[in-house]
This record gives sequence, structure tokens and C-alpha cells, in this order.
Amino acid sequence: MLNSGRRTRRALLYLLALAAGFALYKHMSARSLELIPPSSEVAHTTPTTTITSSVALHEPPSMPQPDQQDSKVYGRLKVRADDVKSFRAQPPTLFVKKTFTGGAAKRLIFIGDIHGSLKEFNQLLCKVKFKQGQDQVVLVGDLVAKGPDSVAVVRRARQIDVWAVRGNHDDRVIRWREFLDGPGKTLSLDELKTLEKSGGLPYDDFKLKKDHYTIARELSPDDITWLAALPIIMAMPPPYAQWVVLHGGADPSKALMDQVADDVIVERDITSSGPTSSSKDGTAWFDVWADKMKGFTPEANIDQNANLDFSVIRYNKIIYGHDAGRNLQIHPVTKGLDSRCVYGGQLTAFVLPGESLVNVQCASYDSGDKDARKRRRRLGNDNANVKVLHTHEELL
Ligand SMILES: [Mn+2]
Repeated sequence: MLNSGRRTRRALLYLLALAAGFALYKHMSARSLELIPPSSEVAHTTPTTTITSSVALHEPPSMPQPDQQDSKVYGRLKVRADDVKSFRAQPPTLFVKKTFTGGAAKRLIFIGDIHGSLKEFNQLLCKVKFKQGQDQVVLVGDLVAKGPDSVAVVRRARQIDVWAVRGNHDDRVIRWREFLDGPGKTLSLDELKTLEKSGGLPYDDFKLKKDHYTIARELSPDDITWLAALPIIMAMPPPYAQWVVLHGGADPSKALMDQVADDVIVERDITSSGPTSSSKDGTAWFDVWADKMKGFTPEANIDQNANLDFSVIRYNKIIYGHDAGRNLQIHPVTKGLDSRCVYGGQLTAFVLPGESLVNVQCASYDSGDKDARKRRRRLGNDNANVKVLHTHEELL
């Protein structure tokens, strides 16, 4: 009886702490960090994300099967009250790059889903003869999770000043960090485990056995700010103004400005009811996109005017990742670059001008994830320990 009384008191204290943490979090978020793009760039912000409940920490979980996790719609907010705006959850849907850094046209090197494969990232940079200041690397998202060196990949990406879009795994890490910096701030790992068992974690795709939690803790404040600011869709500057980058897919029935962020980062198929993350329930989104583009003339887009109207459907070539199941997909108007690196496939680069493909063979990192998780656990929470151990210059 004594024990159960103590447990009840402890649970009450714990709820109080959660409520206090959440109140503070609301307060901080309300004063919000406004994302101001550099003046040479234009950000179109996404419409407010759907709010499903104001207090849902103990909402019963819908338990997805492990292999269905990628079929979930990500980013549905459960913790926030209606008036809480989070810049982390709401980066620009569309970010239009109007010029290259330094002004001069450069080689663009698009790279598929890296998933923490630092060694292969550096080997690929080496193989394409990447030169900082002369070339611009553009990542299609999913920099983190599954592979061994997620934090170092983020550091390396920042170091070489990549452009990138948000992938669904980046998104999950960002939401974990947001929770751990906010309502979950005071919770120990044991308390988080208890919360997970009772279905009390704020998102269905939060699983403590996955590595997103650890990565979220290890990223420095600067890392997480950088990662969270990545847009959902990025349009390239002249002379590549018809090229657009996103992680999953685009909905061919909508202009780029009107795309739904939650769909874009997970999309694989189009069904009669719209985009889905499934690759079995409809038509591959890139086939539908190619059909749609038949009605438009690419020439209208090749005036190299970066002030193009993104509020109407127009001719765009799209570079994306996410669909490891379909592997490399190179078509006239779409280029799918996820060639299964983290599963022992290749890491692929698509290079403009010239549309050449370059790849490196990857080690197989995601065979159950256990070893990678153990290595990360040993690193603990001291992000000073996580460094870029080698760079591609050292491989030259
Ligand atoms: Mn993905």
C-alpha cells in the first residue's frame, strides 16, 4: 500500500512536471523563432499543420507494425495547443534559391539518402572531385538514422555548406529534439520508456529502440537549428531554374507552393484519393508527374528567370530520394536517387550540367541496426565526442 501511495505521488509529481514543462514550452514557442530567409531567397511558408488534440500525452496509441512505420503520415501534431507555432515543425514548404553563394553558376551535385553513411558520403565527394567554393552539393534528405554516423554527417554537410531538404527521418529527429527540449525535458530514459509503454509519447513514430532519439540528443543546438530550417521543397537558381528538390514526391494536382509538407516527405504513390507513402496502393508518383508535365512546355521555364510563379502548376524536373524499394529511378523529368546505400547498395550523385551519375558502393549498415545503436549508446550524450573523423580531402 505504501509503495502504491508513493507511486501515485510520484506519478502526480511527474504529471505536474510534464504540465510545467509544456507550459514553459508553449511560452517559449509562442514568442517563436521566426525563420527569416536571406534576402536573396524567397520562402513560401506552409499552411498551419493539422492539430489533432491539445492535450494528448496519454492518448491511447495506435500501434503501427514495424514494417508499416514508413507508411504512416508523419508530423501530425498531438502535443501542441492550437496557438503554439513551432518553426521546427513548420519550415518553408517551398524555398526558392535565386542565386548561388558568391553569385556564380556552379556545378550542382545532388546526392541521395545518406542515412548516416559518412564514409560513403566522403568517398562520393572524392569521386565527383567536389571542390568547395566551386561546386554546390544538394542533399535530397534523410541525412540521418539507420547508419553509423548520423551526427557526423550533419556536421560534414554543414561544413561543406550543402543545400538540403527535410527527409522523413530528419523530421522525426527534429520532432524528438523538440519534445526533449520541451515537454520531455525533465524525463529520464526510464520515464520515457514508461511513457512509451503507456502510449504517452507525442507521436506514433517515436520508438526508443530506434536511433532517432539518440541522434536527437547528440546533435548540438547549432546542428538541430540547421537541420530544422531545411525546407520541404527547394527550387534551384538559374541556370537550373526548372529543377526542384524534395524528399518523397510531389502531388501532380497541386502547384509547388500548395504541396502538403507531410505528404511531400513520405510520398511514393498517387491513389484516387491523393498521395500515399505506400508504393503498392497506386501509381508511382513520378509516372503521374511525367504525364502531367506532357501538358507543359519546358521552354516556358528556361527563360532563367528565378521570379517564376510557383502558385501555378508548371514544368518542373524533380530530384528526390526516399524510395529505396524502387532503387535508382532515372527518367526524363524525375530523378530518384535513393539507391539503397544504408542497406548495402550504392550512394548516388546526379551532376548538373551534363546529367551524369556517379556512385560508390556502400557497406550494409541497416541489418537490424543493433550494432550501430550500441556504438551510439557508447558515445552517450556528449556531443563534443562526435566529430567528423575524416574528410574527403584526406581521402584524395
Ligand atoms: Mn525517406
